Amino acid sequence: MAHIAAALPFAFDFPPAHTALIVIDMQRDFLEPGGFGAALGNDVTRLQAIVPATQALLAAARAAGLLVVHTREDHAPDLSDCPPAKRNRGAPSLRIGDVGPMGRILVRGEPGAEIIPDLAPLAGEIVIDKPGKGAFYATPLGEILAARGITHLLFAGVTTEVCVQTTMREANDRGYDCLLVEDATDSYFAEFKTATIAMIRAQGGIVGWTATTAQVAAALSSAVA
Ligand code: TIU
Repeated sequence: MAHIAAALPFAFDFPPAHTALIVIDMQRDFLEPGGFGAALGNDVTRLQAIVPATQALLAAARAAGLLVVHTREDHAPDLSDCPPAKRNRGAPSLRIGDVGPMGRILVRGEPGAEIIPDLAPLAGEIVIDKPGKGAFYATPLGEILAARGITHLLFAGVTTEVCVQTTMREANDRGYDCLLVEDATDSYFAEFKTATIAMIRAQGGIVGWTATTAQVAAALSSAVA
């Protein structure tokens, strides 16, 4: 069992053999200029700051033999899995499926939909393509985790209050104990990251726990089977 005494709102215990690290949507479309995040009017450069911590978290998870899952928010080239309500919302400079500098916005197989090279999945790691904000909706993620006996989930990625929080809430309702790694997630809005971390661990951990990459790594390296 691995133990994080300083997790909030109270200590978090997790069995590494039954724990997965889920890295949400660390794609060029969200982190680089010219992609989906920028088309929505966001300053995407601030998300780059979590790349080193996310690399360290991945290294710790891989060294401990955790199941590693990467997700990508993207759509089929014919947009058959993109509800018109999602594509037509608001007034972005480019809509999902439009051609931008990294290919078609948020379309599977295009350069912008790829995970950034610094966090590229290793051979054998699971990559989930998801049409929604939550990674359980319209994907095989639930079946994959169940088949491997996963009971605990560690979360990283972007953006904290959109795809990360949605997925963490989906997971919480499905009975997983969930922990958000605070320094390996970020939002385009600093105040939304702060608020999301606070609301996750409020009310006795109503959605789950939070801790830092260093705390997770230390717990994994000193875990006893
Ligand atoms: N816009 C925004 O903050 N996020 C998303 O649209 N998707 C994810 O969070 N991945």
